[in-house]
Amino acid sequence: MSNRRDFFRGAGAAFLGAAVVSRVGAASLPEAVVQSSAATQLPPPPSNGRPYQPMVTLNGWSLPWRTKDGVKEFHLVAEPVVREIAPGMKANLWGYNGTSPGPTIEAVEGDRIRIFVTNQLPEVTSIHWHGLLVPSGMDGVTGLTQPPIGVGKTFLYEFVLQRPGTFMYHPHADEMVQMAMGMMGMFIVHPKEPRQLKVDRDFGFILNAYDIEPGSATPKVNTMLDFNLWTFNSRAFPGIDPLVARTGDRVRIRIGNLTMTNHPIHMHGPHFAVTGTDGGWVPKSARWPEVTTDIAVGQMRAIEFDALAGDWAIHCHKSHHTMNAMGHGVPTMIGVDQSDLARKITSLVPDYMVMGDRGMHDMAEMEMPIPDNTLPMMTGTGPFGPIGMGGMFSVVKVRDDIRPGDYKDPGPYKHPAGTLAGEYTAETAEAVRTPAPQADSNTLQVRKPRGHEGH
Ligand SMILES: [Cu+2]
Repeated sequence: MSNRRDFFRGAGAAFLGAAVVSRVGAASLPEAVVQSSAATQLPPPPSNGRPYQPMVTLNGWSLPWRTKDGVKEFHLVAEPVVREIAPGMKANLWGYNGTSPGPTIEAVEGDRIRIFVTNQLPEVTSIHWHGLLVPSGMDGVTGLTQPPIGVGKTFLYEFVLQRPGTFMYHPHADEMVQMAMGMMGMFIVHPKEPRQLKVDRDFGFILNAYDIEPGSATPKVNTMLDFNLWTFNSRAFPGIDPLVARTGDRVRIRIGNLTMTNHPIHMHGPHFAVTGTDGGWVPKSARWPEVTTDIAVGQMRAIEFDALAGDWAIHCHKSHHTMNAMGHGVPTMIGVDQSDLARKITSLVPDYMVMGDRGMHDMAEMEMPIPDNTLPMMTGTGPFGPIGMGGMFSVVKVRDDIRPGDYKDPGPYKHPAGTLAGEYTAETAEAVRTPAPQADSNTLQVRKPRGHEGH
């Protein structure tokens, strides 16, 4: 005990926070487990230590540890990775242990943990444990609390987990570049008493964003706000796995935001309560029902609800965040008669298509040619046709007959008789319309949408 205290108090600044592990000591490093798949890897129950119910990281995985002298030891390797954003597009990102985001670290309140961080990037890095209460020297701020982790070096972070909650980790060295490249992960501290805060299903993901030029694979790292790929755990719809539950399950979804803007996350169907914030767990008496919760930059939120059968969309409500890269920079064409322009262009480019003069839904139906390694702006197919979504969108799929521990996509929902919207055909009547306003000399004249002869 006194040794520990001396270590923290007595060591010099460079040593206090994060010590360089010598090459001699490298042989005793815990194994750095690596993943390359972007599929959701179900976390195994804890192999030792206090019991807890693991979290399912959406399109991600949890990092195994080893226990040495009662301390849980993890090994993160910061390195370039290739991440499939969705089928049809791969990105050159930076991450940890083969993936971006890096693996979720899960441990229990009161655990002492040791995290070895090896830097295989072409530049220096560090890790900040976002939201965790750690000794100042373990906080990972390059220059302020530690020197940078040099290329090829390994640093050691060690601390005791003070309180349960949803946290994150990310670099605090060349932050703008390293986070634009995908360096981040979740850090879950489970309560010491496993019955406390118990749910049937616990999901988590990080909101992140990239600016990748259509046809290229490496993010532009100097983009400030105008990102073109909005993702859950570096995946864009339809590459995001569904969140599967059984009717009546108590479901928790933990969401962290490491983009450069806020995201109002909206879930259809069952109302939820925000049960966890950056500051910890919200007492029951202080919760209120919601269908949308805004998650600001750097925040974490846990929401909980009782699952109702159905296919329920969950998405960011900024509608350009449910679009993929090709949607950005497309001019508004609603109400614009393009037929003359189309005729002229078609004489030069025979395959030219006129798009969007009646809205853009048609684009979701078209198999329009796009550059290699790019996602169509609105995509995904459901049982009733194109979904016309991209980016930050997934589906909470709740069924009566899902077994505990089963997270496989159950396919489309079978709607009970009398509960499905459809065309009304019993009688035909003149469609009810608001009369068009009468134009006078002060009214701006706008050409009305016309037929779609360009197709
Ligand atoms: Cu958003």
